[in-house]
Amino acid sequence: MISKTLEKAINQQINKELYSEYLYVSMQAWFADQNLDGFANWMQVQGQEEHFHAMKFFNYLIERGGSVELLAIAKPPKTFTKPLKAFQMALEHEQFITKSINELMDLAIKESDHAAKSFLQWYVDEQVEEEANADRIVHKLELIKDNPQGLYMLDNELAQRVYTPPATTA
Ligand code: OFO
Repeated sequence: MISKTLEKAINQQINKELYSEYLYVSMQAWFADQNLDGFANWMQVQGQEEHFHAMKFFNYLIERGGSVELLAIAKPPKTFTKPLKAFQMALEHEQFITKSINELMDLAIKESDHAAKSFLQWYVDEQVEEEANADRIVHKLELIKDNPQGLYMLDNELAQRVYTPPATTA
């Protein structure tokens, strides 16, 4: 049985992951509006990943005898000025999520909840990839600056991203 403290923190994390999904699909809509369909595709896949992250926590809480409480999801921004700004925002958001996952891990360690520690390790590792993915695109956009050809090529590259659902949501 999971502690009430961890249960509350995981419910808050479910909310943060669902907000991540909201943020990225809002970016998807904005990129689609700019006719940058490859960027929009990348954001769509990112939103699907975030939904998976939320549901993985959701299922875990149930498995540990905890109670899921869905909290209100904040409204994400609607416009992002330019592609670089959107990806800088995505990177900052991922850094915030990493901090939040680390705090969850600190809590599991404090409570000597070894099962939660083992479960949370997946997210610790995932966040390395989450930050690296956004960071890589920020750097490419910094190189491209306002070059339309560069933007067109990156748009084609980001169109290739495909969501591969993991075998289990547990
Ligand atoms: Fe769920 O990792 Fe991004 O936000």
